[in-house]
Amino acid sequence: MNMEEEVGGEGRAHLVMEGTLTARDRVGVQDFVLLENYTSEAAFIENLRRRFKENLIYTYIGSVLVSVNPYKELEIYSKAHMERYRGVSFYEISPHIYAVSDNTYRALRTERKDQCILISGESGAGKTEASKKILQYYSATCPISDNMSTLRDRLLQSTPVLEAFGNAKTLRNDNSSRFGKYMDVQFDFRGAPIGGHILNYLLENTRVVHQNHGERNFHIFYQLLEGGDQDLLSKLGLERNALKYHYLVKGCCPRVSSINDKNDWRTVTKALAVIGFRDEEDLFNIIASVLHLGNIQFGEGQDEQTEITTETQHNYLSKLLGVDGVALKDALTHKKLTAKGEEVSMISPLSFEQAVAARDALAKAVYGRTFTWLVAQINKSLAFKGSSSVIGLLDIYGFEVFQHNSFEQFCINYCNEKLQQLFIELTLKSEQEDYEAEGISWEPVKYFDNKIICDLVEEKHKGFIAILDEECLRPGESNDISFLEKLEDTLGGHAHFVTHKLANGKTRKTVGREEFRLIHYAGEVNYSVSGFLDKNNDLLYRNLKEVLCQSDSQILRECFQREEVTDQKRPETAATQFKNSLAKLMEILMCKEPSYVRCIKPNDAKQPGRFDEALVRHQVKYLGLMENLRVRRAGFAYRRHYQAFLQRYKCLCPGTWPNWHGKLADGVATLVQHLGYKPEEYKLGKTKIFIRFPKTLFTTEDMMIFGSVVALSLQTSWRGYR
Ligand code: AOV
Ligand code: MG
Repeated sequence: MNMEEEVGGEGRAHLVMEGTLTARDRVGVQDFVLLENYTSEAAFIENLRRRFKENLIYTYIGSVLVSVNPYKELEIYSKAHMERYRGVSFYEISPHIYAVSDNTYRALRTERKDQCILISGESGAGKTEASKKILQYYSATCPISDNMSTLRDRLLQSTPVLEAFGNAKTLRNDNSSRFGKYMDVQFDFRGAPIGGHILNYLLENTRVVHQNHGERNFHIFYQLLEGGDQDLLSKLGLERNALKYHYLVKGCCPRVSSINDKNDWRTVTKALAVIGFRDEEDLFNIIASVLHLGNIQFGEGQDEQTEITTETQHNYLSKLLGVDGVALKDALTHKKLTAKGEEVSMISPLSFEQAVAARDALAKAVYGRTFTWLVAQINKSLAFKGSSSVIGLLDIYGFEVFQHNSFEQFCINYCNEKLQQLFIELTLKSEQEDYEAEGISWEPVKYFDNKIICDLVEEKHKGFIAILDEECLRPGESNDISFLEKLEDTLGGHAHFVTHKLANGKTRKTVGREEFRLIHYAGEVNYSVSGFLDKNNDLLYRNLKEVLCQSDSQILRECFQREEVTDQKRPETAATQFKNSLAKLMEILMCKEPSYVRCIKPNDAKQPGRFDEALVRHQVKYLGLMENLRVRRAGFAYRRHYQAFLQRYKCLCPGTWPNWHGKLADGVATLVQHLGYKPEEYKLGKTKIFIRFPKTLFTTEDMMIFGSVVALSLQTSWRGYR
């Protein structure tokens, strides 16, 4: 093999295959491990910046991929590029999301262990784009199983559908994911994709009824109005003008220059067809019904009771929802009270404010549940039952801070804390624990463990969510302010929780009276407590549910089932549901072999070519990239159990060939001595050999090939050695 050495810091060698890298590819170092001054944050950022200026957006820290959002289309995602990365080891070619995809795939094939790729970074950093590129890579490069070409298309086409319904323009990102997504891609024994499954997490459904200034509702509404043909719009009673719909104009920006709603509508309807969707009419009725709901207005009628004043809207609404108009009208203006355990219920009229809240709650419930239903339909179309191995892709909403932060940001940022915790557990902590368990001498690397913040949020009885749930259990007696007071009583004094009250009785000016601040791993966020109780309760009056479970619409009947109305049990709160689903997600991820993509946002203006150093530095800090590098650098790039190592390389040493009968550790010692490993290159632990530099192992691999002892492909994954 024709190899070329690239010498990095402290004489470390980095191996690249001649011909695969150009001079431009080598701007800076392509693996931070090679940085001469590897403890310097400034050197780290300078390396990122230099590469970014050359459009080299990817750099490694060992096997972790750091990606900087270029905010422009780069010519690095073609079919030819994909081919270049197929079966090629990490260290032989320039860093790329395809290299991570390919290594993960080969690790799945060679190690037969389920894999996952965890993509993290703040809002707008490029997570969703990265996950799409991984999916595209698999669909272009993996073999196709018999009759499975449609599955490949369905996997790909699930993305535009879910993005239409679950993404929206925010101030941070024009195509911001407003739900968390974990997708399993299943492969058969030949490595062909044969199925998939998506888990969705907490859709930000308050967006349906309210958007902050400069933001939009979910894309699908604008797509329908712009792209739907005239017949369809007439049937739905809609006008081709987003300004006519209250739910679409709260953020005052129905149009976005980077988005073509008309084209996107075409893409989405085509994608629905590929997925094999048959309920389109029903689905479009529901989207339109939400728009009509937003235009329903209330006024004062006879007996000073609240009544609906927009008759036309109401007629469309009941028709599109497939429900009885009178029953719906009643349910939007009255609530049914049933005393616990009693059969008879009382009907009481709603005030104007209550009716508006009931209407909005209905819109959120209809949309939110339809979204979950949609995911279930996609899952049906991707379903494969049978044995398979799995690569999981996690693309969640990134950490976000706005001027005004509420329950939604709290959930999103909590989710990011959990993901960071997983990263710490699986890289920084486990790596160091491995050395300890193996008795390898080791200079521990300090890092910030954000477990303290996760505990603050989720601890039983005295954590944030427990307190919130407790307040939600006292309707009538509690409100957002009493909740804030409870938080102060219980969490006051915690290093990561702050309110306007200072310990000396004075007032902290940077936190409002109705706010609290959480000091997250990624920065400080002030949250307004207003709306926390309602959003956590997410209440929909029972009589509205009753109306919907009798709908003519198949989708709505599946979304609103009878048992829910008859069941007296209190449903889980939104935060608790979210907490439980995240705990399950962590379990799913923990039993897989993880790969990481750490996305960085270079500027807040969404501009190509701009590298805001302060912003990048902040992200490098909180993502723990310097600690990651230090652990990697101080540690060993490769480790393997003695038995596996011997099995693979015993043929290179007469003393261990054909079989070694002594202790495994002695066999490995004999082998590496024969191979001429220098003492600083390796260490022998209790059960594993640790090799410090990739070069050492590549040389050994070369010997295998040159000696033609085994037809071992150099294409074996680097990760496959671990
Ligand atoms: P996110 O998923 O990390 O944010 P996205 O993946 O949606 O961020 O990226 C935001 C935007 O940046 C995209 O719409 C593209 O315009 C651009 N972009 C990102 N990655 C690339 C790339 N590799 N090449 C070209 N453009 C890119 V959020 O969902 O808000 O947390 O919640
Ligand atoms: Mg996203």
